[in-house]
Amino acid sequence: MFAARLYCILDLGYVRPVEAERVTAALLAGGADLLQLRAKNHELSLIEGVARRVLPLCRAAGVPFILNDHLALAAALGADGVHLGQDDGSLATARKLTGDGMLVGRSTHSLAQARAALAEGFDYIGFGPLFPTPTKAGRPAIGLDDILAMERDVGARIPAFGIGGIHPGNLAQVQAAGARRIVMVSALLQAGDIQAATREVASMLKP
Ligand code: 3NM
Repeated sequence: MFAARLYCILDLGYVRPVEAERVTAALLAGGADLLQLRAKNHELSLIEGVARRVLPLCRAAGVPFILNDHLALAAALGADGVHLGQDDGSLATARKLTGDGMLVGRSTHSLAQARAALAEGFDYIGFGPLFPTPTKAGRPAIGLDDILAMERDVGARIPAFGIGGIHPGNLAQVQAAGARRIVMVSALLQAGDIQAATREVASMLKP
């Protein structure tokens, strides 16, 4: 987890459930270090079905499987972690369901929120959106200016992933601003060759 540089998300807004295993396998083969299942506006039973199919692929690859939201399902599945937004409650509440063994991550949208997530005890954070993104439409971009301070104050202690609107064409700019770890969603899921695109991004991130 602490070496993770590239966090990939199987987002059912981009991937049909029937394609979940093929896409997950491509992300894993391309070098994803963490894999999250994200399914906004989907039935819990469908999410559970997809999770049960992709979890073994992650296990075989030695890559932690993180479920977005749905704490109880994450615990029931034996997921490696769960990811919570700002409005998804406190870490203490989450830990009652997850126990101490699961990773719990938090989305943060400002330096203050990033510092607060560290202080609360989250295992990792996302920090963004750095750029406007259709994947989280309506959330204003925070830009790149605070990355350096965030890395100094938070990223030095827990993994901190820049997120939001990052693609192969602006990744170098994000890295130059100080980010060491990133999440990339639509740019990989919409690539013609997902495995090759993931590999290219992974090679930019891993020294
Ligand atoms: N969370 P893409 S931005 C899921 O800032 C998500 O918390 C964000 O997708 C946040 O790589 C985001 O397609 C979308 O922009 C990331």
